[in-house]
Amino acid sequence: TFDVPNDSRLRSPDFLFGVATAAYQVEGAAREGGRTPSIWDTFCRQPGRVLNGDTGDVACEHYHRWPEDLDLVQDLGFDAYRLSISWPRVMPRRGEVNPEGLRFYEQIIDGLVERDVKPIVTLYHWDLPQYLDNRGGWVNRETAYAFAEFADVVTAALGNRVEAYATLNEPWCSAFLGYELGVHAPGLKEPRLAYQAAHHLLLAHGLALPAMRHNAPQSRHGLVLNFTPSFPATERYDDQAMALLQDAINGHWFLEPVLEGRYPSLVTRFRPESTPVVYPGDMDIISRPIDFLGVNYYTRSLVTHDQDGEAREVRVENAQRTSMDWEVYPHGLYRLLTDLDRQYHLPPLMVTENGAAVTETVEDDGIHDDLRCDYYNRHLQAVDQAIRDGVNITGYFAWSLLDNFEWAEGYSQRFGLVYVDYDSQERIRKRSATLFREFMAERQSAGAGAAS
Ligand code: GBH
Repeated sequence: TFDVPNDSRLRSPDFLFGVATAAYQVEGAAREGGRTPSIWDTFCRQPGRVLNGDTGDVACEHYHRWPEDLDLVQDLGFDAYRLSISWPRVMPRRGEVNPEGLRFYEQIIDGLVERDVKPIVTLYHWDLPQYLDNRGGWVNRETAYAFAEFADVVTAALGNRVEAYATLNEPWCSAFLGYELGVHAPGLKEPRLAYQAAHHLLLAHGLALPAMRHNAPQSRHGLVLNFTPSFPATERYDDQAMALLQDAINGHWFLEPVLEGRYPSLVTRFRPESTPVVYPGDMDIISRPIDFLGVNYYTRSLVTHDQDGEAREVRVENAQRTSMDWEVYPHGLYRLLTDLDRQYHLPPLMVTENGAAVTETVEDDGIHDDLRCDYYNRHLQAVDQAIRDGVNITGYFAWSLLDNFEWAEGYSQRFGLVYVDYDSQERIRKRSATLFREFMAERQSAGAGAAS
């Protein structure tokens, strides 16, 4: 089990422990049930974009195997399951709702409720309908309005059965990986477009909230951001300033408008060329109140200030790394949570993703993923410490339930607690899954004891 103290908030029955997936990464059935292509279907077909030419066409066949997968979540003892909705499955053409697509998600929500697992729904986890990209995607302001319509349709169908709705997953990735670095769909390399896309993503979030609250007044509504906190490579002033600027671009650029209704001055001052077109009233829409903030954390980055005043990533020697080559740095999660708490008036936080890729093999006596077990153990301790130091954290989600389509890395990187054999679609629990199961069982009996 995990080494978290007996009196830890993590062991209390009202702390939400869950596991997460996302539609394009697990569903497959890309051409079934009336679904039309998303930008990821298109991107995967462009040579050289995704490792080994992998696509999400089949993925984990979750579209057909979801009952077995929900059984797994239940058997592992998780309180909650975080999934995302495929927009082109629900709205295959602009303004058109596909009842079969909605029915798929209604079944999953009912299936979770029957299994006593709380559903957490992310509306947008990167799979923009291709028909919207044909009109400029997130660079077109219209996409924000289309998203609000989609959010209305989904929340009207799923309603209060969903414990919490997140509008967007990691809009930084959608904007910067998609429009500046070109490593995610739609694969553009236009820094200025990235900032405009980011603004429209934030606008989409804010525009969607009123209908979501109307349709699901008892659910909690929020959004999920990714943070890769930057640490200065040396004590030098230049490096410290660069770390602050990097954090401002990666994290505060999204959080400050949502919580305080403005873009961080550090970025507008040092990167003035990046300022997007903002209409009067946009910031009021973007800063509508949210009930929770989802924080995704995997690793930190170490930065230095190079000759041209640009950030340069420094590689830490002898650090423990996952197979994504990301440094294992639990203290970064503690620092992130406590720093955010100091800097903002935060709504309750949930760690909506945390996890590690490990390239393990199936052995006779099971799948040993010691690095992943150790990773979770140490990151849970970091969350526990942040709670002790006063940060209001109400949930924690492991990424991911299953090995799945890891975006530009295709199927080469495995993040699952449960191994997927992509030939047979067999699900095999790794040791990390067993570890979580033990911990969940312990919590349940501790909770029962406390109640009696
Ligand atoms: C999440 O993205 C996604 O929500 C999820 O779908 C995905 O499967 C999961 O993580 C695992 O990748 O790139 O070396 O500079 C996380 C994306 C990861 C982007 C860390 C920034 C910084 C390290 N973030 N990354 S590096």
